[in-house]
Amino acid sequence: MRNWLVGLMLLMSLAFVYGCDTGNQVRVAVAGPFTGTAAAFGEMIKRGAQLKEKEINEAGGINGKMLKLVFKDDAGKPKDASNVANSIADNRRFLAVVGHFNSSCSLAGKPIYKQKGIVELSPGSTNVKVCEGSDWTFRNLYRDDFQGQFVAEYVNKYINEIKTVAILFDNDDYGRGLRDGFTSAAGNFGLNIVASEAYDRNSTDFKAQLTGIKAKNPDLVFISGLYSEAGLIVKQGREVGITAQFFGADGVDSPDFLTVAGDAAEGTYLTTPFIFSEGGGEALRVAEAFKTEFNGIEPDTWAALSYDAVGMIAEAIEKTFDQDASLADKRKAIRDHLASLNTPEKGYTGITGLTYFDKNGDTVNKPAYVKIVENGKFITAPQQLLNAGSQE
Ligand code: ABU
Repeated sequence: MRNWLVGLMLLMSLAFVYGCDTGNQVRVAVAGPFTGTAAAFGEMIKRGAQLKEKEINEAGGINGKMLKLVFKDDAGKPKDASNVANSIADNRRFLAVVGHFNSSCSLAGKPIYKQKGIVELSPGSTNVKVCEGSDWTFRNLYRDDFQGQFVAEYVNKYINEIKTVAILFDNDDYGRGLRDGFTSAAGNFGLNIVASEAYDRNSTDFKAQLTGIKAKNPDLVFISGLYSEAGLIVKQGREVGITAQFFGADGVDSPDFLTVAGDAAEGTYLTTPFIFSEGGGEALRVAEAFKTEFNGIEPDTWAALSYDAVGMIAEAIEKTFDQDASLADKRKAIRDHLASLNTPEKGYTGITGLTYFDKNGDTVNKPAYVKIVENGKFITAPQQLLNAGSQE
């Protein structure tokens, strides 16, 4: 009995020392806003990741080991994200991180993941600075300098008679950064910015900003923020008598925007990194598999990007895994593999297209798409701008 106990303790010690690879599992953390006002994003990220995990494991796992995703809630708040980043990085069972979603959270995690040597691959953060200054942070979608310019170019080209624009922005890294991207491009596309108003995350009353904007009588209101506040903004905007065109960006791309805004959502445009109907056969297969797995719920953009991010990390583990390497070396090999995806030929082909990285870890040349709300649903806008100035 005593020998048995000693043996068990020895095995447990070995498991602690070698962490993730002693059992028949490899562990990857998925960090995002699973609670809070951006939880609809987190829910889709979780589901997309779970579907990829299931498919990988049903196909035999990663080099015969089962992939185990562990979901860590940052609540969309930078302070929580720092705590989550420390707890993931200090846990010897984790090989890599898919996340975070909010730019402010990816930025908060960045120095921790860099110092402790574990990859962070974001399926949602678009602020320009997210990947700057760290070899350990990557993302699989465009940046907001590209997205801001794209919005200005699209408005100029495809929406009639828009000359004046008011901006309403979330006063965080995403809202301010995208405001800057749009503002610096607007003049080049004949758009005159007549107002720029901030709001704080979790605000529910935007009447003061909207009344100020109404007085400027803009042709278009650009919302640089997330769906929960954006839904209230378009609703209250119509209530105060704003008749201008509303245009949002990828932060508005959640079915929950439609629920919050109700009828006022009708006709709103938004930009997005991915649309399933544009993704081809494999994307459509995944959309069907998602609906089967999750009781008929349709996947959104974030489910798709998280599905691909898990696939990229799984491939990196598969190609680099060395049972005998130290944890630090295993984590670094994953980083090195992602960094090596630096040309179209070496890139990862997922359902959201081809992902390859520049020297910062930013994705090169992934497009943006435009949706519009019609009859209470998002549809692909009839005009797309797929050859917009590419992000290099
Ligand atoms: N890019 C969508 C909103 C998330 C963020 O970048 O903060």
